[in-house]
Amino acid sequence: MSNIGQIYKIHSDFYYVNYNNQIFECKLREVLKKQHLKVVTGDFVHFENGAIEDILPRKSYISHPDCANVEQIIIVSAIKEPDLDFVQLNRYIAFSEYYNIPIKLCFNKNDLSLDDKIIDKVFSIYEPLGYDIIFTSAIEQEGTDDFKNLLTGKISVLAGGSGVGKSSLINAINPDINLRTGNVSDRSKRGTHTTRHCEIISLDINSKIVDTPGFSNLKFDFLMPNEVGKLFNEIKPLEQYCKFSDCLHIHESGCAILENIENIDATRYKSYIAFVNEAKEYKEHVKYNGTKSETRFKQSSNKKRTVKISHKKRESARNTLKQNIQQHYDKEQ
Ligand SMILES: Nc1nc2c(ncn2[C@@H]2O[C@H](COP(=O)(O)OP(=O)(O)OP(=O)(O)O)[C@@H](O)[C@H]2O)c(=O)[nH]1
Ligand SMILES: [Mg+2]
Ligand SMILES: [Zn+2]
Repeated sequence: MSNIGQIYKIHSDFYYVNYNNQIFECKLREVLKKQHLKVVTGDFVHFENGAIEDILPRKSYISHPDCANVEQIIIVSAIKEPDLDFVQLNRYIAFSEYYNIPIKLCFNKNDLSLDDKIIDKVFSIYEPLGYDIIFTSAIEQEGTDDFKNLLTGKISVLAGGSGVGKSSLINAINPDINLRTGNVSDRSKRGTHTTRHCEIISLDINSKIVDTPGFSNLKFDFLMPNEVGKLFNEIKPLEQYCKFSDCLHIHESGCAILENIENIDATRYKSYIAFVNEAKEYKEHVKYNGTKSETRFKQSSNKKRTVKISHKKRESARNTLKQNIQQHYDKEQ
C-alpha cells in the first residue's frame, strides 16, 4: 500500500516527500519518467519504498517557478533597494491572475523610506482592484504580524523580484527557520538569486509557505493580445462594452476602456500596453511559424497530466495555453 505525501523540495533527481511531518527521500518511478509526467514542489504524490508512483490531481499550478497546490500568492515588493517598480508589480499581478490564484500585496523595507505619498499611491491604485495590502519591515519587525495573519491556514507562495526580502520576511516571523538571505549589492554583482529552489516551509499545522527564487523573466509571450485585458481587474469588466469584441483598447473607436481612461491609473495602463505588445510579438511568432502547439511548444509531454489536473471547466483555449506554457518551461529546464 502506497502512502500519500506532499513534495516539499526537489533537488536534481531527488524528491523530498513530507508524510505526516516525516521526510522521505524518493526517486521517480520509471513509468512516470516514461510518461514525461513532471512532479513539482507542492504536488501530492503516491509513494512507496522510496519511489514516487503517481501524482494526484492538482488544485492549482503556477510556472516560473513550478509549484502546485498553492492557495494564494503573496507578491512582495520593496519600497526601496530595489526601488518600487510598478510595472514589475503589475507583471506579477497579471501573471498571478492568469493562474486564477488569490493575490495579496506586501510592501517591504518600509524602514528605508515610507512617506505618505507612497502609501496613498499604493492604496489608491490597488485597493479598488480588490487586493489586500500590507506594509512591512522584515528588519525592524514591523507589520510582520500582519504578514503572519495573511499566511494563517493556507498554503501561500511568495513572488517578487530578487532582493525584495521574501526570505527575510519568513525568517522574521519564524527565526527558527533561518533561511539564507542575500545582500542586495552583492547580488547585483553576481546577478543570482540567493534562494535557488522552491521549498515548502511549515509555519504551523495549518500554514505553509513556499519560498521561491522569485518568478523570474516573466513575459507575456504565451497568450493572445486580446487575453491580456482579462488579467487587469479594472479593464476586464469594461471589455464587454467595447464596440468591437476584439478591441485591444489602444486606439479603437467605441472603446469603453479609452472612454474611462481617466479612471485607470497611468502605470496600470502603461503595463497593460507593454504586456499587449509582448503578446503581439508572440502572436506574430505563432502566425509566422504555424500553430502554437506545433511550433514553439513542440513537446507533447504533460498533455495527459494537464487534462487530469484541470477539473474546473475552463475555456479550452485557455487550457491549451496552460499546457503550452508548461511544455515550454519543461523544455527550458
Ligand atoms: N532595510 C531592510 N532590508 C531588508 C528588509 N528585508 C530584507 N532586507 C535585506 O534585503 C536583502 C535581500 O533579502 P532576501 O530576504 O534575501 O531577499 P529575497 O527576496 O529572498 O531574494 P531572493 O532569494 O534572491 O529572491 C538582505 O540584505 C536583507 O537583509 C527590510 O525590511 N528592510
Ligand atoms: Mg530568498
Ligand atoms: Zn476597448
